Amino acid sequence: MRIDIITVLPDLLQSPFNHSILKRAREKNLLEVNLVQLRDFAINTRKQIDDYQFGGGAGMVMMCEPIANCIDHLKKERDYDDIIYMTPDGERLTQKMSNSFSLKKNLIILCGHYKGIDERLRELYITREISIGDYVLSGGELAAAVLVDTIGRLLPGVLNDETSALFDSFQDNLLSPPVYTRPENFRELKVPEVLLSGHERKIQEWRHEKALERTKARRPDLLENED
Ligand code: 6GU
Repeated sequence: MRIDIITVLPDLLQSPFNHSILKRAREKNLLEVNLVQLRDFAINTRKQIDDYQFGGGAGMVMMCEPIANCIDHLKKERDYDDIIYMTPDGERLTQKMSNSFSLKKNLIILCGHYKGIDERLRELYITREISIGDYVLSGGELAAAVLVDTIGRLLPGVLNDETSALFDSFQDNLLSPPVYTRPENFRELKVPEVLLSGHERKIQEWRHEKALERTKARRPDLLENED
């Protein structure tokens, strides 16, 4: 998969994809992340990408031409499955959405700033609008990093048995059960007996029961809207 991220702050996105699982995905050529500096597509020498909003009011709006020129330029090279705009008024990101994005080939992710982008860009170019939750970030970059991380780790061949996504929280609408490692006894707290028993079926049953218990206590909403 190839992901082009359009941003005015490419430096902010240097590190997130250079560690751990995402780093491995890129090294194996399963994921290519291309950072595109929006200012390179500005239409004046001041490299301006935002302007005052019509109708007045505080806050700048990201202008049509730089973003349109940037996306047109990218589209000349390849076809995109989706052009995603990261925005707090978008659809809330879920594991299910990431699962479906992980099957795509080419994505553009546009990071918003200030008051957001001119509405006409949304009409003309944007196919998906995504928020990562009900809180406000200074810009779309950290949200884009979150989206790319959730997608990248799902690409076939990225995870191995050790790190398998099959048992992740949310993958089956359940939170993960508690986990333990050595020592068996830490400050008088003992590892549950069943995990030391070697009894595979009982262990699976225990894990499922604990996952259900935890989900009921912390996120009952996950059990209500099964889809
Ligand atoms: Cl995608 N952008 C911004 N600026 N804030 C957010 C967000 C996105 N998702 C949640 N908060």
